[in-house]
Formats: sequence, C-alpha cells, structure tokens
Amino acid sequence: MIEKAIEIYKKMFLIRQFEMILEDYFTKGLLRGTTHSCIGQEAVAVSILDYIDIERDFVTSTHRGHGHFLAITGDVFALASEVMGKRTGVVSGLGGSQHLQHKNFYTNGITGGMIPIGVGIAFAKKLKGEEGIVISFLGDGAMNEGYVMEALNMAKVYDVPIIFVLENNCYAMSSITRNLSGGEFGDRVRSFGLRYVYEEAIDVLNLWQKFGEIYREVLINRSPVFIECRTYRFCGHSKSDKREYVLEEEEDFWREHDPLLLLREKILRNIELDELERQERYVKQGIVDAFKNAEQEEELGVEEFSSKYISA
Ligand SMILES: Cc1ncc(C[n+]2csc(CCOP(=O)(O)OP(=O)(O)O)c2C)c(N)n1
Ligand SMILES: [Mg+2]
Repeated sequence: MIEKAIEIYKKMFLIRQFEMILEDYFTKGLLRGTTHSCIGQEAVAVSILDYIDIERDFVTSTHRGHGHFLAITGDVFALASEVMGKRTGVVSGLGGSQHLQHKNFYTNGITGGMIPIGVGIAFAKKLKGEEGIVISFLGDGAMNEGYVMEALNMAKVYDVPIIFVLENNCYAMSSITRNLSGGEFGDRVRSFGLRYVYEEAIDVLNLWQKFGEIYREVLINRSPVFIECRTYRFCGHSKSDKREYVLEEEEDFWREHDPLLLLREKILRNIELDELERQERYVKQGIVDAFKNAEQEEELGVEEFSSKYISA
C-alpha cells in the first residue's frame, strides 16, 4: 500500500507543480489563450484515472482538464508545449489548454459540453458490444446546463456503461455554487433513477479504493453511475480572478484539509523526509525542464499543418 500511496502522491505533486509553474508562465505572457488550473482538485483525477486503460476506456474532461490529462499520461512536455502553441503539443499547439486529445481522452471548453458526447460514446460502445467504459468529468456549474440533464436522462434510459464524476469545487467562475443551484445535486441525479454516490475528496487513498470498486462494477454491470466528489480549487477560475468571493471559513477548512499535504504526512510515517524531498525535487526539475524545452520549440508551420490535418 505504501508503494501505491507514493505513486499517487507523486502524480498529485506533479499536477500541482505543473499548474503552479504554468501560472508563472501565464503571468509572463508566454502562453497562448487562457488557462484554468486545478490546484486543490488533484485527488479526484489521480484516484479514478488510476484504473482506466486509455486504449479501451474513454475519458471526457472539461475546460479544467490538465490534471486529468497528466494523471493519464504524465506527459508534462506535451502539455507545456500545447499551452504555448508549439508543434510538439498534445494536438500540435492548435487546441491550447481547453482542447486536448490523446488516444481516447477528449476535452472541450463548453461547460458540460462533453457530457452528451460521453453518453454518446458509451451508447456506441453498448451498440457495438465493445469492452471498456466511459468516465465523464463535469463541474458543479455544468449541473445547471439543460443538455447535461438531458444526457443524464439518456444515460439511464439507454443504460450505458458510464461513470459521471462531478467535481464539486464549490465555485462556478466567481459564483458560489450553493447560491446558484437549487436543491441538492444528489436529488436531481436520483430523480433520473441513476445510482448516486457521494465522496469527500480529502482522504485520497480512501477515494482511490472507492473509485476502484465503482470502476470494476461498471466494467462488469455496464450501467451508469454518478459520483459527486466534494473538492476545492485553491486558485482562481482563471489567472485574472482575484478570488474576492471566497468564504473565509471554507477556505480555512480546505487549507487544513489539503488532500496533497494530508497524503504527504501519511507517507512520511513510512519514508524519510530527505528521501521524499529528493523525489519531489526530481519531479519538479522535470517540469521546469519540460517548460524550458517547450519554449524552444516552433509553432506548427502552414505546410506541416496542411499535410497533417487537411487531406487532399
Ligand atoms: C455553455 C457555456 N456557458 C458558459 C461558459 C463560460 N464558463 C466557462 S467555465 C464556467 C464555469 C464552470 O463551472 P463548473 O462547471 O463548476 O467548473 P469549474 O470551473 O468550477 O471547474 C463558465 C460558466 C462556457 N464555457 N460554456
Ligand atoms: Mg465548479
């Protein structure tokens, strides 16, 4: 278990460090377009995505998808290149932060926009008798989009192999979630007849275990499940957001319950601080180097773009 705990911690640490360095790059004006960090939410991404096989399963993500991408690939260079618009990016620098695609992993910037697509993919899997399932992430703000409700209904009616993972990070842009959403999300989800599970994304190892049970269940039973995870973003919606809306008490609670730091404390009961710090330095250096290397890369030229993306 300690090996697994360290593996999960290192992935979470990688995601957090990546996002922090990315924010510096954004401030220096080195990125193309906008970007949304997932600092604080790493636990959800790393625990559920630890189980998937991206050649067989599909994952749909959101505008806040770096953590999901890195949990699957760990490829910091491809992501750093992408957000800088370089040809070595995940999608050759054409998609930017919000439009990533790698094997069966897809994101877009439309709030909840990937949810109907995720249900469609799961329905296709069912019709074709294909193995594997779909994991579709969404935010709490997306729960107020009509097409998301339609898609939840269809997932139940068509009985498709999908796990919806709602990352309820307490905010949708600068709105406090509980001020803009009527009732409880669980009641909405259950009203469609969907199985609903609620988890606190604080104790990562517990979350990882619970996700494993649900993943295996859907893989076999092939019916939809909806998981709401209470999580928190320690950063603004995007870089220009000064977070003037945060509730002090809630912020204090999460600072004291930062899942990354709690896991770190647990690990330190089993390994020496020096050793952990050595591993952290190694991970961080890898990210710093990836950004520096990405900076040196070129943008995709017109000819290369044409030969790669426009068929004759
Ligand atoms: C259809 C649509 N409406 C509005 C927006 C603008 N927008 C971008 S992110 C966002 C809030 C999303 O909140 P949530 O789903 O909670 O995700 P979070 O940002 O908290 O991860 C909005 C309204 C959009 N991208 N797409
Ligand atoms: Mg949100």
